[in-house]
Amino acid sequence: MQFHCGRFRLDLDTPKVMGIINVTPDSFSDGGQFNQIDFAVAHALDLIEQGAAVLDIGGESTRPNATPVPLAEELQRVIPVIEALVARDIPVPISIDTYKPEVMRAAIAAGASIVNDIRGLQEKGALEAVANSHAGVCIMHMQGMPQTMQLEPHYDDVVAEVKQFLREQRDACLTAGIAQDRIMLDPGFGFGKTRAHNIALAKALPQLLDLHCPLLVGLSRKSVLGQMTGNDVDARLHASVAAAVISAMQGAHLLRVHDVKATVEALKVVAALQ
Ligand code: 9MG
Repeated sequence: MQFHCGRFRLDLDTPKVMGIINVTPDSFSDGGQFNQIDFAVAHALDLIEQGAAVLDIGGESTRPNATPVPLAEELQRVIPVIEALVARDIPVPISIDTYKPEVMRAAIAAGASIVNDIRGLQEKGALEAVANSHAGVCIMHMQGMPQTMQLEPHYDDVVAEVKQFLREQRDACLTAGIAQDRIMLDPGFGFGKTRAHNIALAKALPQLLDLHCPLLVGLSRKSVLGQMTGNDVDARLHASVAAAVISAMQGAHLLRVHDVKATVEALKVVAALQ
């Protein structure tokens, strides 16, 4: 399956890795702004070396209970990083992790090729921001918002409801003129979902392939893996690689991960044995 985004074409016939770059004060060094940009750029170049096929850059934490970041602050965090990477003519597409249309537009103008939206383009103006560009998009499902989403997630049928949301947002993209080969879908593991919901969705990944778009899966270091292993977030490497391998074997095309090298190697084995 091919995915078109900006000047890039991703061949997703074998599963690929999206490396995570969080440009938030707690992610890098002492939190100083210049330091933060330099660290993010160095981290990005390192992830490309390790085999990342896409870089996902975000300036607002999406963890449960995370505090929202003002627009100006988010722009100040991510745009200089995108500009610095574009200036280096990196060989992989840059994805902007945001739900704010203003950030989408500025990031695309700076050279980002994919919009990764945890709100699935529901914010006013978000659909147009992507439609008026050549960027690809990842539509993710979330119930609620990060501040409250894990309080009491409820579904009558989690797989049917997530699939219906993804179908509706895919169709809204098509109607707005975003071609099918620019759309990626993501069930949004951990976003307003209990352990049982996450497991049901993981088992149902093949059903989401009916929507005829590449599937992105993000389970890396997530708390559901902590619930399964009893490990803290900094000791979830093995569980994360296992989750990526199983997701790929279930049909996922792009794995959003922190641990790029380990996941790339594991996915090479998946590709060779399938
Ligand atoms: C930003 N972000 C955090 N987790 C994510 C996930 O699982 N999928 C996508 N698309 N983005 C995510």
